[in-house]
This record gives sequence, C-alpha cells and structure tokens, in this order.
Amino acid sequence: MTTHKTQVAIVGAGPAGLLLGSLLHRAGIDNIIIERQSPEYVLSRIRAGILEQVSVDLLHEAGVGQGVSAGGIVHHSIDLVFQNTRHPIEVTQLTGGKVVTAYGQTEVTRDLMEQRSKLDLPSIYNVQDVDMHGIDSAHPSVSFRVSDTSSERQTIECDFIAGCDGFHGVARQHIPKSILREFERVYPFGWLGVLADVPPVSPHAIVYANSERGFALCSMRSMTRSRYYVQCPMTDQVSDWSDERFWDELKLRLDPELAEQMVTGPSIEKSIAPLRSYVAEPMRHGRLFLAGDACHIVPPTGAKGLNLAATDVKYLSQALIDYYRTQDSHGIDDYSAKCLKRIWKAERFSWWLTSLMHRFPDTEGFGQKIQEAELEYLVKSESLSRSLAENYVGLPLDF
Ligand code: RFL
Ligand code: PHB
Repeated sequence: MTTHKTQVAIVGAGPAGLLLGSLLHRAGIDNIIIERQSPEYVLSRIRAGILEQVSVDLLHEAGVGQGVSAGGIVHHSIDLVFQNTRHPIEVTQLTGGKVVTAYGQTEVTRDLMEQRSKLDLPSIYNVQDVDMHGIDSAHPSVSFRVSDTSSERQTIECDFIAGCDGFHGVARQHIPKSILREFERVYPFGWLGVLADVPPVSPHAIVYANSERGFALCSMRSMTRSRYYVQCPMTDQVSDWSDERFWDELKLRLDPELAEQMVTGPSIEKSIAPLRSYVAEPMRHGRLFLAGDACHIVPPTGAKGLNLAATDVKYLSQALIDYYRTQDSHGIDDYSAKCLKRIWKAERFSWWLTSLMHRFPDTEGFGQKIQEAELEYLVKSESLSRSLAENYVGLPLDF
C-alpha cells in the first residue's frame, strides 16, 4: 500500500479545492489534492461566470490573477426585463463603486490547474472509493484507489482534511448524522444553458428576464463567447432542445430590442441544471472541514455559488495559516459559524431572486402579476434597487 504524508489533504479539484491548495502552498503549507474525475473532465464542465470583487482579489492573492485581469469583463450594471421592457440597475453607482466581473469558472479552474502543475504540486486524479479515517483524532487520513492504474489502495496521512468535493461528494457524510443538520429547498424547474461562439447580446450588462414563458438570462464569457439560459421543466431532456428551439424561446422571453439584436449560432455546450437551495451545518467536525458546494448549494440566480466557495476558502486558509504559524486555533474553531453567517445571507438572496424571476407551476397568473408588481416597485424604488445591487456585488466580509 502506498502511503503519502502531507499537512492538509484536499478532496476535490474544483475551484474550492484548487484555490485552497494554492493559498496554503503560498503560505508554506504542504497539501495533496485528490479528484474523482480526470483533469480534462474537470475542465470540460461549464458552470459559473460572475465573480464578486472578493473572489477576484483572492485569485490575485493566490498568484493567478493575470487571467481575470486580461480576460475578465467588468460590469457596472445588471438589467431586469419584465413585461417586455428592460430596466437597468446601476450596481456600481448604487454601491459606491463596486463591480462584478464576468470570468468563467472553467477559466478560473484552468488558471489554478496550470499554476499547480507548473509548481509541481501533488494532485491525484481519477480516484475512487474515497474514505476518511480518524477525523476525531490528531492523525486523520484519507484512503482511495486510482481507477486507471491498479486496485492498490493508497493513503494520505495528514493533520487536516478539507472536503471540497461538491454536493455529490463523500466528505459531508463523515460528519455524524447526530450532529449534521440539513436545510433544503428544491425548485420545480431547471435551467437549460447554452454556450455559443457569438458576441454577447448585451456586452455591458448581465440580463435577467421575467416573462410569462419563464425566466431567461443573458451572460457571457468573452466578447465573442456568450452564455445564455432559459428556465425549463426538469422533465425535459437536452435532446428536446434543438439549437433553433433554444434561440427562438430565448428571444421570446426578452424585450423586442434585445431579441432583434441577438446573434445566434451553433451551440458548443448545452446542459440542464437543477435548482436547489441547501445548507449543511456545521462545516467542521474534528479535523475535517467542508468548503464550497460540499456543504451549501444556491440556485444560480444571483451568481453566488462560486463566490461563496471562494469566501469559505478565504476563511479556511486563514484559519489553517494562523494555526500553523502560532498554534492559534481560534480561526479553526470559528470557521463554521463565520462562514454560515455569510452563506445564509447569500441563500436568502438567491432564493428571493429565484422566486421573483421564475414561473412557478402552482401560482399561475396571480403569481406572475405579483412578481411584476414587485419588479416595478424594485426598479422605481432606489432603496430596493440598492438592496439588490449590494447583494449582487457581494455583501462586505464580516457584514
Ligand atoms: P465543484 O465545482 O462541484 O467541485 C467539486 C470537485 O470534487 C470532485 N469530487 C471528488 N473528488 C474526490 N473524491 C470524491 N469522492 C469526489 N466527489 C466529487 C468533483 O469531481 C469536483 O471536481 O465544487 P466547488 O469547488 O465547491 O465549487 C462550487 C462551484 O462549482 C459552484 O458553486 C458554482 O458553479 C455555482 N454556479 C455559479 N456560481 C457563481 O458564483 N456564479 C455563477 O455565475 C454561477 N453560475 C453555477 C452557475 C452553477 C451552475 N450549475 C451547473 C449548478 C451556473 C450553473 C448552471
Ligand atoms: C453565467 O454567466 O453562467 C451566469 C451568470 C449569472 C448567473 C448565473 C450564471 O446568475
């Protein structure tokens, strides 16, 4: 049996695991990352696209800020469409100068993976049957097999384990059932997302549309690559949606001017994602810490998921750095409570924006009218617009 030794074993090479590995390495803390998928598979996933300033700053701190500096598209406003009319919400003006940046999760992940491989930091891909041992002791370990080599089991002996293995990972299951509390809401629809090499229809603002036909979103990855979504039933299959059907439906949910300007083209990725709100508490048990989607999920309306994962990692890396430098365990002890304060505020915001913008099967015309009344109030009231804006750019840390 092969035995590795490190200070922090990180399970999952998504943005949370990779960012944590990078920040710890820069502070001189050894870590090994294990990942269930291959690097190619991880890089083929198309997910988030909007970064708060806290997340951009953290990428710079990790030494991988060049990508977002060169390729990120800074946004000062988001547009809300309802009753076929577009209303800008000037987030920068409403928040005293804050912005959000369009930069894909795929690109964030690629930048971090490239850094890791240049620095020759240990990452083990294609792992299976991951198990955790001794998380209540001072000597925890992680064991696994690598799927494409041999069936030999390998072990990582470490001081701490970071469970960054996403919603379907195994880390959360190692917190005893008697301690773990779960909170969940599943929404009765999904998002059909399309990536296409066409110029974004609205390069200066992310567009969120409420229409009687359902929600739609216009976002981007670059000035030549667009990311669009439409709300769809979870019973739909990707094969039900030809490119032509997708573009027709998207245009019908936008205002006439945007629909007219829309440049369409062949999709290069198309997928359906479920919408869920979920939180598991606490985020730490003994020497196991959870971060990112491993312990919380938000519906993507509002773009908070990746940003929450980044702030968890900010707090966790700081807690571990303090511990190794001074044996001060305050950060470790406070980690879960500190993260959860921020997480619940983002959960509330994402739930609220999802409820406001989507068509729900059980509310019929009444629900639509109430949403339109609230949207009208929102765009006319400066205080409500400011509330949306300050949540969208990300509430201040320690708010
Ligand atoms: P990830 O990205 O799921 O990574 C977890 C990694 O762990 C691996 N894994 C394991 N590895 C080893 N052993 C095991 N047993 C393992 N089990 C799993 C997985 O293969 C994977 O590589 O979680 P992480 O790092 O916490 O990152 C979270 C983000 O991915 C997520 O919150 C965002 O994508 C959510 N999200 C958005 N967030 C934003 O901040 N802004 C956005 O604009 C935004 N848009 C979105 C989104 C998510 C979406 N989907 C698909 C749900 C748009 C969509 C459509
Ligand atoms: C995206 O660009 O993929 C995106 C943008 C805003 C959201 C969700 C996803 O709220």
